[in-house]
Amino acid sequence: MKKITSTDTLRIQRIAPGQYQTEKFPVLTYGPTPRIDIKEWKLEIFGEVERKIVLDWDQFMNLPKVEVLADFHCVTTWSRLDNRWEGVQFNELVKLAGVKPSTKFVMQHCYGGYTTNLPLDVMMDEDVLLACRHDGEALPADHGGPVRVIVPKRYAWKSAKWIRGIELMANDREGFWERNGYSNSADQWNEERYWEEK
Ligand SMILES: Nc1nc2c(c(=O)[nH]1)N[C@H]1C(S)=C(S)[C@@H](COP(=O)(O)O)O[C@H]1N2
Ligand SMILES: [Mo]
Repeated sequence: MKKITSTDTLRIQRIAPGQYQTEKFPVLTYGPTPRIDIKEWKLEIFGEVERKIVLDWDQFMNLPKVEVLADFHCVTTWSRLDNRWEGVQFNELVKLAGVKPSTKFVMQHCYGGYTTNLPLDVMMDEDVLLACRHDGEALPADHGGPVRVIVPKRYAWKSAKWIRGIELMANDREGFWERNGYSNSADQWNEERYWEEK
């Protein structure tokens, strides 16, 4: 399996400003944890694509996997270092659908209704993946299993749990927390936490 190290983990100061390191892995969810039966699970890639695709669990699991070593920074100030995520790279996944040149933004859609948005160039980074395993174990439901998105270079609310849809978009739209006071850009190195600090 291809191994990727997020370049953020190579920084001399790995804890982003205003964050503290925790060895624990807190659960942060708005609302209840959706329970998704693997037999019912589907992942849809749609919007500004050459062809909309829908993958079931077996099709997703048959895609080539990578392991990404990355740190995880929650806006509530905890950071968990050295996570080993296993899954499918975002940039490989969207190739299956064919990204139209008009695509500039991505909306992540979740089981349970949560959404979050980012520019396409941020999502195309080699350390962005749809993860089904964490530190050698199947991803637990409360951490977003069966599959979640991981975007190491942005605050963790940009890493959608229970991913169900990837929407490629020509124009930007705000996701759940972005509409409710969080920064649109969410760069932890620049402390882009909330609207007023943009
Ligand atoms: N679907 C969904 N994804 C989500 C959230 C959520 O409430 N629902 N919370 C976000 C926030 S604020 C954080 S910090 C991380 C937390 O991931 P964890 O619970 O695995 O630590 O998930 C993000 N992804
Ligand atoms: Mo968070």
